[in-house]
Amino acid sequence: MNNSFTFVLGWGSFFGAVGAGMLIGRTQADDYHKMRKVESIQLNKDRDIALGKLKTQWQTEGKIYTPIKATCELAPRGKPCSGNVEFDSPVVKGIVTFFQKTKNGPTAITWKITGLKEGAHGFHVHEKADFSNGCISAGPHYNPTGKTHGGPNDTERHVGDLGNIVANAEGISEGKVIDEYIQLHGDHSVIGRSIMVHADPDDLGKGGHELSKTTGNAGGRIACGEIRMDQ
Ligand SMILES: [Cu+2]
Repeated sequence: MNNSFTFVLGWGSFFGAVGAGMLIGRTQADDYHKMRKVESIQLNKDRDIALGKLKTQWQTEGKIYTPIKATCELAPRGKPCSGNVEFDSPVVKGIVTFFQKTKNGPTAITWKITGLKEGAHGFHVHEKADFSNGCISAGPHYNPTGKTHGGPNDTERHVGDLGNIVANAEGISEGKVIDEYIQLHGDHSVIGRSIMVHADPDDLGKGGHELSKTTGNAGGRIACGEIRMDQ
């Protein structure tokens, strides 16, 4: 206040009373903006401190705060598992997204896939994103720990075993799951691997078919795509 008074008095005596009146207004406005600037610096400081504290907390818990997002676009290039005949189906396509907030934490997976036959369809992460021979060249279910095929809620399952998606009468399947096994971080990251949609339901290893314990007998590979990290 002292400073602004001196300032007004000094310039006021130079410009006269009317000029001083205008300068008082300007000085008050300047003070106000100065104050707001100080406030916003303080706000930013508070936010930095809060973020810093959270970061320290995550690191203490052994989690590093590096959220990763990934997307998989499913290509309409389906082939049955035999790989011999082009699969005769409407064009199946869609988008699958992945989000893992913390290392070793769960991953949120959302999808919207269209062009499906009504009902359940096996839905997995497969080992490779090699589509040189359509979806057939994408390899088996991603299984880095050498487990038997199972369902998403089993402890004995492949990392890639996401069970089934279900399409409605319009051939659309849309949904979200949180999965503990699918990782975007670390050695078992699914980035660079593929998502696969099958023609038939995955029996989750319990169907008694000779393929139940490896593929869930989920039939042809009707759509697949690479899981790519978002920029
Ligand atoms: Cu599969």
